[in-house]
Amino acid sequence: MTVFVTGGAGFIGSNYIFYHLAKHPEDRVVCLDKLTYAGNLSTLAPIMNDPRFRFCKVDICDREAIYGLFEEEKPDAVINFAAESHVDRSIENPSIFLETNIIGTSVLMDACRKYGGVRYHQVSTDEVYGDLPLDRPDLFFTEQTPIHTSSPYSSSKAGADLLVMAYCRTYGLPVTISRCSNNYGPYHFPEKLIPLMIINCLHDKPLPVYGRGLNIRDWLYVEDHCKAVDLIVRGGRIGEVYNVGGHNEMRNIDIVRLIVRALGKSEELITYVADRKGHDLRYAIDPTKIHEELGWLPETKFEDGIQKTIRWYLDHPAWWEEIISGEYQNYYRDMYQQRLEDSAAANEVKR
Ligand code: NAD
Ligand code: TDX
Repeated sequence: MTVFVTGGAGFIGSNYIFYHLAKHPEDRVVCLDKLTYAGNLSTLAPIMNDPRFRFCKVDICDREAIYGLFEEEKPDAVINFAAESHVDRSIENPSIFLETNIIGTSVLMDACRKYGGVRYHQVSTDEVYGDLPLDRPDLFFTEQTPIHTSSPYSSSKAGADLLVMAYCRTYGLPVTISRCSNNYGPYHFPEKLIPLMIINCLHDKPLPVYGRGLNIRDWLYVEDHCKAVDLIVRGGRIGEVYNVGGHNEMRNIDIVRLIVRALGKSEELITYVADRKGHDLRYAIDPTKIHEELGWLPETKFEDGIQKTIRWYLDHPAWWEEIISGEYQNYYRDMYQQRLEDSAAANEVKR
């Protein structure tokens, strides 16, 4: 079959394409990606000449271009990874999140309706459920947990999820949705916690921990997420949501300390800075449904996955050096300089 993978030049989408081509050698994969700041063509270089693969630089909001590609390629399935994905950026500038994450999703589904017979999968996030309190470790997100978002990012993803369900009910579009917890692994853009801390550590730069670092995230190795998406596309029930997560909750500060230790650096690099606005406290997924219906279980233990990930960043400096030498520097200054200066000033007063 021919599968459209949107956002395939980003972190999870690229990992998904590698997984898909290896697992289903008979399939053709077409990657649709706008190549925003987060898209990186060099990631896909190893498969650019693979006859089973085609890359198309296209904005999922560009209706004409998307319809044209559907006409040309006649996809059997669309897996939508394309999104603006960074919470901090959504707090600074929500509008592009609404464009790509909501309008883009509707354009893709309109194309599926227009050309007919196309299976649609929406890659969503656990953030649509909002957060859980830190003092209730017995609570988890299930597929029945109400949508209750905190950031413009998560609200845009929730808006898209509602549209996906509406297209299923109203037009009979064969859809599924996956809601996964935090991913980590190779090709993770350095604005996100784990790669940012690895790269700053390697440069002996301050490690900016928001608040007291006590917020909890539920980490999943990216390949386990890719396997879950593939299982859902092939065997998931139409119109259903599947939560994806591996019961691996960690406090941010513990992740940062682990990276510091693994790289043989000093904990003095850890710098507590002003908290993220509206910062979600804890995410924790209950993956019972995908386990019972599709037999999915995470295969990579966090202790192994994080070491593999750190090793990957050590072995691939060219990949991330190119990113952090460009526009990223302006982003980093805007996002962190004031926070770091305020933190240094507060420490000075304490002394
Ligand atoms: P990413 O930011 O690394 O990659 C996003 C990709 O989408 C980039 O290649 C970018 O160029 C492309 N893109 C952005 N806007 C586009 C547009 N208008 N048209 C076409 N392409 C566009 O994101 P990621 O971390 O790989 O996340 C992928 C998906 O998984 C997102 O939908 C995200 O909400 C979801 N998700 C991410 C995580 C996580 O931990 N990273 C967890 C759960 C769900
Ligand atoms: O510099 C930092 N310091 C810090 O303390 C950064 C970048 C993050 N943090 C904290 C904020 C979060 O509590 O670390 C935690 C993880 O932050 P991010 O890597 O930005 O991820 P998060 O906000 O949890 O969202 C991620 O998981 C769900 C993805 O970016 C989303 O796309 C996905 O939907």
